[in-house]
Amino acid sequence: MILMKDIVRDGHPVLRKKAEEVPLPPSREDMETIKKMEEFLINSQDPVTSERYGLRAGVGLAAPQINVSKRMFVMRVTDEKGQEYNYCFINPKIISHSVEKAYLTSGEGCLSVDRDIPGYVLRHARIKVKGYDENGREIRLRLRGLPAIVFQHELDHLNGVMFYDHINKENPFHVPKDAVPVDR
Ligand code: UDB
Ligand code: ZN
Repeated sequence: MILMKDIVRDGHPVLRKKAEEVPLPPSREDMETIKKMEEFLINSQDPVTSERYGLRAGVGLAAPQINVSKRMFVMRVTDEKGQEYNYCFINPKIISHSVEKAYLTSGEGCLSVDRDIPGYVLRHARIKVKGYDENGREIRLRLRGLPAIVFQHELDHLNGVMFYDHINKENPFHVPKDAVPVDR
């Protein structure tokens, strides 16, 4: 199973590389990597298991974070209506997005970053996405709110981008007009 020690930390060069496209259908090895990543999120969200193994409760994990430089990530998040978004994405893309921006009012963190970095991360408020699941079947979704933020945070990892790259240097808490706050 994946533990916190298996998650590479900020400063590791793999987090700054553009990850490789995954050939489809996914290989047995790639399917196993995805399974392990999904299991990490499930374990990390389970109070007993996360306590036993010292896991931070994760809502998303991208392959580069376990030192696998491939375009795949998993997300496991519930929106404000209680809808669950449990997906694995291979070769994910944003097809279109709103002009409107959104940001987590608590700011963002990262399983690969051990310190708190204050500031808002502005992201697209609404996105249409596509990608492939662990069986190589196409997924198309429209996302908003927290699931949209998680998707964009994980997609950034596949492009070597960290959440703090997006924080305004002059005023970390600057909110452009009509940006939508998202509460956790
Ligand atoms: C997380 N979790 O998993 F808005 F119920 C973070 C950590 C780094 C704090 C564990 C998180 O933000 N949980 C959360 C957020 C909510 C509501 C809620 C739980 N990640 C995943 C990560 O680092 N992936 O690479 C960081 C998130 C920050 C914004 C999206 C992903
Ligand atoms: Zn992250």
